[in-house]
Amino acid sequence: MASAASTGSTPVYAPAACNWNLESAFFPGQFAWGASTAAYQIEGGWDADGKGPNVWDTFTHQGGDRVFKNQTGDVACGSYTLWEEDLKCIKQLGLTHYRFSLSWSRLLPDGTTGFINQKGVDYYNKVIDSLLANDVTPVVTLYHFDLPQHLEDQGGWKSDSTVEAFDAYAQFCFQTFGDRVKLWITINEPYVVAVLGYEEGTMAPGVTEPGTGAYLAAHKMIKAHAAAWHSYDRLFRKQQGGLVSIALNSDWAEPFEPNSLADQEAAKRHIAFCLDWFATPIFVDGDYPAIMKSKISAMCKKQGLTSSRLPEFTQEEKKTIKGTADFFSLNYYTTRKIKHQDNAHSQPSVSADMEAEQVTDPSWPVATGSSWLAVVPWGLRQLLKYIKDTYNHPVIYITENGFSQSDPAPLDDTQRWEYFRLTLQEILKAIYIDGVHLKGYFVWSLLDNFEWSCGYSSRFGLFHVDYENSALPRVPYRSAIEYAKVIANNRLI
Ligand code: PNW
Repeated sequence: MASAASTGSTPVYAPAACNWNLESAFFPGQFAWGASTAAYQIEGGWDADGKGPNVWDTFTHQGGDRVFKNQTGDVACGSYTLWEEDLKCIKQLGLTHYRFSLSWSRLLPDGTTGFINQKGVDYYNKVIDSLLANDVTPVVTLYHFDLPQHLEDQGGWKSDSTVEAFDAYAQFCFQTFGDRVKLWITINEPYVVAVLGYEEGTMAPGVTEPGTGAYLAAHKMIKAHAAAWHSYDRLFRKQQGGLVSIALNSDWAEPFEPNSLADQEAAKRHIAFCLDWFATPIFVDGDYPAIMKSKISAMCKKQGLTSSRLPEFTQEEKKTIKGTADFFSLNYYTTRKIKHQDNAHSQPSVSADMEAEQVTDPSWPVATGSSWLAVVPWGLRQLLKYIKDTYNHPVIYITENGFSQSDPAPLDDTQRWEYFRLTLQEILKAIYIDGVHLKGYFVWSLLDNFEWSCGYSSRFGLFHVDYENSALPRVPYRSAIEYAKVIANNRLI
């Protein structure tokens, strides 16, 4: 029998105390059940049909052991030629939504609208049209880590020319695909691009400028996002009626010593320097979190600098940035325990500025394919509640969540499905007990794929991909079969 919550488009928030079994509750009506991928991680065809190079092509081709076994995304899952196989997986799961990213340099080989690669346009038209023909709603990310190399050569995310190029690219995509795409993500995880790409250099473009590179890159990405949102608002929203946001990743953070004020403050800073760094300007007031500004400025003074390493937005820019997201797009993977750390004398870096040390609770299981991924489903509920309370109760989509297996990965991934099940239970609590306005959940990822610096050694897919076989066959893990049941029933069990 369907509960009230399963019918109609408005979820009914059941009181926590009533005699009602949460674990067998229906998800809200119209709940978006999705899976996510990204162009560089699945498409292959790195130089096919006029595609231009991007920073990940360059980074992987340079070798240097920055990627497991110097693997590349040259072939990956072959989705550029095997799209129909991906569609079969999507249909087998019964997804209502599929999130994928456009390869910027497949559409615009040098990153600018000076030249448009029609073959790229044709490919994404085929993907979008066949999703819609199968009643699957496309959710499209414009940029998921794969900046066109030509733009990187002009300074990449440290340069204003990339902000302008991104806005022009976004307008091109809205114009070309926006008649059919109604859910847009401008940038995937600006935190990861900034810190791993422009400070630590472990991801493309491999820039190592600790203490400055990440802040500068983040600053430009926030401006680029805001410019694209305004372009949509001004030129396309009325006609196309879609929504635009930015996908923000964050851990949940708990104080290492719950009663230590210093650790409590450090845990807050861990979230401030990751989620709030982007969410405060975009969702609240156009400016960085006060704690970030004061911490970084204090560190800079100690380092003898005359101005802060954190750039400032002008009043005009603040006005432009504030309010530029139509929903909250959250990527959640893990939780950390945080200790206060005194960094007065260390070299400048984002993590030194934060003065917070991460500790993983040894009692938490770790996903076998990613040493950083401690499995903490309840952390997601805490983070959702934090977002509700901090960002004025927004509509939230979890646009990524998943658990990797190491290679070789068993098709019977019972343990991994248990992690998904526990996570979905926490989501039900968030919706029905905490009243979080959660409208969808997307598994990372539809397929095993190129997991950045881990190459193909880390398998996040609902479908196994056999890279040894040139047909790149996709085979469902048990998690895929179980997820399909949840989607079909709109409830667990
Ligand atoms: C996300 N880290 O990125 C990305 O959006 C996906 O492309 C990726 O495959 C997925 O998470 C799984 O890793 C991350 O180093 C990249 O902590 C790096 C980290 C976390 C997330």
